[in-house]
Amino acid sequence: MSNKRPPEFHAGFVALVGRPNVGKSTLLNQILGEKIAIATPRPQTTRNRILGVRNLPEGQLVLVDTPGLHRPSGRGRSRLNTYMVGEALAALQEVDAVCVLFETPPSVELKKGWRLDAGTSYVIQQLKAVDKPAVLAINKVDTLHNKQLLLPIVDGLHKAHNWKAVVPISAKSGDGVDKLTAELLTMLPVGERLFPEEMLTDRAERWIGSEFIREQVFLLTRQEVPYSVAVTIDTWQERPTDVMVEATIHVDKDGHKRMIVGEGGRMIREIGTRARQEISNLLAVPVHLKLFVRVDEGWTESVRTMRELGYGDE
Ligand SMILES: Nc1nc2c(ncn2[C@@H]2O[C@H](COP(=O)(O)OP(=O)(O)O)[C@@H](O)[C@H]2O)c(=O)[nH]1
Ligand SMILES: [Mg+2]
Repeated sequence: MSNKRPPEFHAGFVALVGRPNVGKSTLLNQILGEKIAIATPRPQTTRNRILGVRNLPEGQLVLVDTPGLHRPSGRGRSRLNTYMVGEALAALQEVDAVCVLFETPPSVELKKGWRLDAGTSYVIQQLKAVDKPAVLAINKVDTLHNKQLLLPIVDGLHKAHNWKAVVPISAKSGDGVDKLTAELLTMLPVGERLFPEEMLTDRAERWIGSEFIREQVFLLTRQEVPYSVAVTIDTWQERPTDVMVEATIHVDKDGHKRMIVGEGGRMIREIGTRARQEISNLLAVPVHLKLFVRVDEGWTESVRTMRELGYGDE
């Protein structure tokens, strides 16, 4: 008689949390091997929770990408901002385990000595409050030539919380990501798949499409413009050889509309061209995209309008 049993299958939810801009959405896309979440160099790009499902022989990892976790205060304390932090905190409550991301500081900072920053302390404090198993991913290690400089950070972060593991990664290149997913899987309960194997995300293609448009606004426009933008899909028509999409970019000020449209419509054309390419990559068919811009005065403060634009209770 053999006492050899197949390895146990793990399945469950893992929240990706951390300060804004540490690379949560980039990590989600890297683990899935497909772009479903938008990621830009600007903080506060992600506004809603989004699920991504990764199937492995040893289990099913259901990742929950979240908006950045920070104490909403000062200028950033709009109703939209408070909603975003609420999304991240709610995700912490609902998952089986947590993956906290921390961003490698620039080496000039590290040479001066390293101290736990207030933003990361805040994230760890929220984590302790929910008492869930957690792994720490130190992201963007590709930006550091001298990896020795990481040692005091690894040490300091180990002292700050009882992590199941601390894993240096590059969400961008994929370095260390397999080790991270293996660690995450071991924290999940033993059990059956939670979602069908062919399911990649809980979000509809048209929602991801609207995000791809918003991403281009984040990448192409300046200052506060992207923070006042929401995108709705008006038409999503699948035809025999292509998909016809009409979408509206909502802004909360007239001046922002002028910036989105740009001189002679140059900006809106550029947003359209790039977003169309991204949506077309996602769907693997040609896409026609028509964009409109509309002013919804003060929508980031209006509960009703926020809900209409997709930022409200489900
Ligand atoms: N060099 C480098 N940049 C990264 C890495 N991961 C993410 N980034 C960049 O950091 C920025 C923020 O990433 P994003 O995923 O939007 O962060 P989020 O706000 O935590 O979701 C983007 O410009 C990413 O390209 C990484 O491993 N290395
Ligand atoms: Mg994000």
